[in-house]
Amino acid sequence: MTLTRSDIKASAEELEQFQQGLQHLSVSALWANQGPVSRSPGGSIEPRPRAVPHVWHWLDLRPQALRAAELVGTQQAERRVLQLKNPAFSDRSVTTNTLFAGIQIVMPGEVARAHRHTMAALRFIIESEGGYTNVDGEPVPMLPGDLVLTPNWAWHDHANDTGAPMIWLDGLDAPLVRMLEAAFQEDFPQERQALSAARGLSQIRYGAGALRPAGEPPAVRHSPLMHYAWADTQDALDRLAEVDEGSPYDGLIMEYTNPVDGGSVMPTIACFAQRLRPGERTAAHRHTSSTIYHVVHGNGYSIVGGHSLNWQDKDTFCVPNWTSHQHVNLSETEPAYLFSFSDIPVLRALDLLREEPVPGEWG
Ligand code: GTQ
Ligand code: FE2
Repeated sequence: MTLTRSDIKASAEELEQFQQGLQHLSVSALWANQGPVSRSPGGSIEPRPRAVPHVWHWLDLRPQALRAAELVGTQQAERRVLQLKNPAFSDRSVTTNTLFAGIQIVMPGEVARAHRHTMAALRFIIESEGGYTNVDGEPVPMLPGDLVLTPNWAWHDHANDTGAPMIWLDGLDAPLVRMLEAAFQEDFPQERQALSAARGLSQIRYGAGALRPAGEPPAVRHSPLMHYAWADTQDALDRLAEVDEGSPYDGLIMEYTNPVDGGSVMPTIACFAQRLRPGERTAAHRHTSSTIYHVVHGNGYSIVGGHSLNWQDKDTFCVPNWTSHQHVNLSETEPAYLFSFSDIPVLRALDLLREEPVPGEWG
């Protein structure tokens, strides 16, 4: 018996009628629909991200955040956040397919009430003279450049006990959690949690370099360290720059780790800090993870999916999944420092992480 692909040519009407007849059975013909993928002439399929590259400039965002603080209180807005919405989506509040970024402002004397949710969050501080997020009773300091974690199901409230506005970048895995329909949230019984732990407690325990308290670490999947101070981060990058070249795609890049296992800070979000040398131009690549970048300090641009995104201090931009990107530090004298967060731990855990070089704008 010869085995070949069969060749059956039904009329368009017959096919149409057949497919109509399937509808009331909640059935449909797989061969008749194409999903959100693109098929090459060779028949292969690869992701075609709906999200587009975009940059949000601090010079536009800051006045709007201050205006929001005149228009609504933290009574009216449980979180006074400007969502950085990817322009390609009108139906979802997302920055990339899986990640959300927002700008949150807390004014002097204000608190944002305590709650918890299954969405994991991080805060990267842009402007502040102090203040804190109370994470499960521990006041975690928030100074410019600091990274603060509020992991899945941790109680958190924000407080500004200073005389100046606090403004930070929020990063959440909310789009992913919503897609999984695994979102839960509840209010703390009181507006604020008691300050039951010492300021900086998790730093004292788990931020002591290569030392940690002996014995069983806490039985959680996220980092037990809630605070990563910018001074330490920049120092680590500057010291590494004296001895290492870094990656052709990212320049010098370091990951914020869970000090217990060396892994990402949270199961769904990894955080990075990178340093681009004066004049550095990185090579182009793409990967199945998506990334949100925040410019801590610097002046340059990134070419993302063929779009040139210009950036300066405190700007934020997104690199959708499977989208080519490369970075340029335009300063000939100063390094540029970028903070970023990504869904790479999710892709890796599910064995879906792929990465490839892409022909870029230069060698
Ligand atoms: O600060 O707790 O941007 O719960 C979105 C949801 C911030 C927060 C956001 C949140 C928070
Ligand atoms: Fe929250």
